Amino acid sequence: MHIPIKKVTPETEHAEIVGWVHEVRDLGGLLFFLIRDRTGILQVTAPKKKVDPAVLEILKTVSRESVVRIRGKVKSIDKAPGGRELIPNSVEILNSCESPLLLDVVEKVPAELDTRLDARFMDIRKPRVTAVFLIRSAVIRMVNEFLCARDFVHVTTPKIVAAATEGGTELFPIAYFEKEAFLSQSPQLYKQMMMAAGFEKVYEIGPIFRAEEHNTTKHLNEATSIDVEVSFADHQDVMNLLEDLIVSVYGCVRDTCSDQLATLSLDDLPVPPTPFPRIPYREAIDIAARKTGESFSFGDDIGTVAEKAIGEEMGQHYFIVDWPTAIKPYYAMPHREDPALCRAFDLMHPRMELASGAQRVHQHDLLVEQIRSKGLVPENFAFYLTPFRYGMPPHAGWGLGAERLVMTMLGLNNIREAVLFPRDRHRMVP
Ligand code: AMO
Repeated sequence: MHIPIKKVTPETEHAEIVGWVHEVRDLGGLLFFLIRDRTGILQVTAPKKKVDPAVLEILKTVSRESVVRIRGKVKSIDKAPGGRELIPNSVEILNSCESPLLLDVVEKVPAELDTRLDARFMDIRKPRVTAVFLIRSAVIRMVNEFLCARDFVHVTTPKIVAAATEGGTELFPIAYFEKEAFLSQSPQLYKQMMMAAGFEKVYEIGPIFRAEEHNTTKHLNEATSIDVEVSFADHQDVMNLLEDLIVSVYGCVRDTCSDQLATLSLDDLPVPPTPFPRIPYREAIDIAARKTGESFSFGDDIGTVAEKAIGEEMGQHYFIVDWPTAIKPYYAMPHREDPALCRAFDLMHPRMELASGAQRVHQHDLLVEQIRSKGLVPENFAFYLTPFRYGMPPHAGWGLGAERLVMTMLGLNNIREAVLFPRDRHRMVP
């Protein structure tokens, strides 16, 4: 049976490995190969005079990126990666790879992002790209573990929906038999209905679809949202939960993904300092005005430039709280003492927004009023509104973008680097 390349150590005697031919070098009397699997790289050295002629014959013909199974004797050697090499006594080509390659997997020849995404399967073979997705996998696993340990119920909600959750625009219409339907922008309405169902704490990690026209380095048309909703909780409670989750996930990645972090040249992953500062919206726009020289009025959105300026000043994860009710969705609870402000918040990384959330309106009539005030039609939300008449507990929650979390954690320049097969303004394939 084969073992992962990482498990082949200088102390191993014999090993069988499977993987891809990363590099081939013919040094006259010696054939050198680097064999790669998702755990690492192993040097295979074949002294032409010593190895079995049948094995040598196969090795001479094998092309880069072919899939091979190799058995042999392990030798400790300082110069090789991991301090060991494999002297082959049996080689099988499981499938050969055409040349020229679609991309240079050893990254000697740089490729544009578009070229890389066109041949994404091959791009992902690059150790640095593999590392990003192994960390992403660990992040999602840790989020699951963190929420399960706190008694959250995992739910899955429909992605084919009849109504917008976040307001009118940004929807992808689809043909649903004889009706028009939409791809879900957010599990918002369903996670709130699960509060009326009595589940108390729910979470979902799933796709959200946004028909955003703009093509930026931080927007996708299909993203992954980590959504939670908690009954008998207010905005402060769920901000604390979010802060704990971020810190816990960073700590776990730092402690359990050291190989992948090293591959990404991130020898240290500092855990964000706590508590995350909580600055009111008014203070945030003051900072933006001071730093950018532009003027901001109460009710203006905080766009990319302002976000960056505020992030520079804050220098760490922080929350923006006390948002104007007018620019947050209808489900955000207004402050009792000043209804022009609401109990919504955004979690910010210095580079961008990571999450938004709120304590929700749980009173039916107020919710209807707020839906109307946004120019939406309450009748279109009947399925959502009914539970509010039959024992809806007070509740709060948030949605955290998984790609933005990974992107900011690993310092990636483009959100597309954090998705296997990104969907953006121009890309539906692969
Ligand atoms: P919001 O629309 O702010 O809130 O989305 C929550 C988080 O999801 C991520 N996100 C995106 N990531 C990449 N590309 C996009 N187009 C995109 N859109 C959103 C961001 C964002 O902060 N229902 C509320 C959440 C709630 O209140 O519980 C909502 O969807 O990281």
